[in-house]
Amino acid sequence: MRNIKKSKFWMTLSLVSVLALSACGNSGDNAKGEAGTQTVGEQVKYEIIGIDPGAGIMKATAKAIEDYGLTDWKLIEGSGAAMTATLAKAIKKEEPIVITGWTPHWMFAKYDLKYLEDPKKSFGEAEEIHTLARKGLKEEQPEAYQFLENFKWTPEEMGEIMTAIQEGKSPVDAAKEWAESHTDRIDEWTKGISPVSNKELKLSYVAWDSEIASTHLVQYVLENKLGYKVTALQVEAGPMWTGVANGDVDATVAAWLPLTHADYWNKYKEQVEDLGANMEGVKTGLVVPSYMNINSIEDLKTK
Ligand code: PBE
Repeated sequence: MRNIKKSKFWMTLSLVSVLALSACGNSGDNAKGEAGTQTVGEQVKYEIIGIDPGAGIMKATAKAIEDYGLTDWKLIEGSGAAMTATLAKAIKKEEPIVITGWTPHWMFAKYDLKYLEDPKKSFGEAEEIHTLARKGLKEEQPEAYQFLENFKWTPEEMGEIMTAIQEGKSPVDAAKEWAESHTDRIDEWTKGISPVSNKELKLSYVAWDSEIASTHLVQYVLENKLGYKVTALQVEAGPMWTGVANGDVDATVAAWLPLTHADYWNKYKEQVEDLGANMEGVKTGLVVPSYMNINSIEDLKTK
C-alpha cells in the first residue's frame, strides 16, 4: 500500500514537472517520456549497440537504418565483447536495449532474447559460414586442405564450445574438451588423411565469439590430429579476408556469406578459394530482450 501511495506521489510530481516543462515551451519528447509513454527510440537514446566497424553486421545494420527510415537512429561502434557487456548490464536492470546480434551465440542460451522481424530483408535470408583457402593450398598442403574441406558442423555444436568459453574455460581448453568428447566428429573430418610432420599453417579470424570457438577447434584438430603447427592470427575482418586473398594466410573458417561479407567477397572472390559452407542455418539481425514490447524492426520507427 505504502509503495503504491508513494509511486502515486511521484507520478503526480512528475506530471507537475511535465506541465512545468510544457509551460516553458520545452515539451515534446521529454514530456512524453516522463509521463511513461516514451517511444523505444527515446528509451534507448536512438542507439543500436553494434560491434567492430569491419563486421558485416554493421553494414547490414546501416542498410536496415536506411531501409526502415530510422533517421534518428545511430549505430554505435565497439566490439563483440563490449556489446555483450552492455547487454548484460541492461538485462540485469531489465532496461531496454537494441543490439546487433547473431546466431550461433551463447547470449541466446544465457538470456531471453528475440530477433526483431526483418520484413525488408536487410539482413538477408539463408546465411552460411564458409571456409576459404588461399590459392595453391590444395597443391601445397593437401592434408590441411582436405580436412578444411571436410570440416562441417552445426550451430548447436559450435554453441557448446561458445558456452564453455563464456562460462570461464579458455578457448584452447574448451576446444580440446569438445574434441575429446566428440571423437566421432573429429574422425569423420580427418578420415583417410595422413598426418604431416610439423608443417606450419596460418589461419585468420576475428574476435567474434563464434569465430573464437570455430578457429580454436580447427586449430586443435590440425595440431593434435594432423601434425601441423598452427598460427591463428586474430585480426579485423578486412585483413582476415585480405590475408587469404594475398596468400599470407592459408585459410579462414570465418567467412559469413552470401550477405554478411558480401563486400569482401565481391572484392576478393577471384583471389580466394571458397571451400563451401562449414555451417548452415546461421543468422544475423537486430536483437532485443524478450521483455521489450516490440517485434519488428519497423517498430523502432513507430512504437
Ligand atoms: N558476425 C559474426 C560477423 C560474422 C561472424 C555476424 C558478427 C560479421 O558481422 O561480420
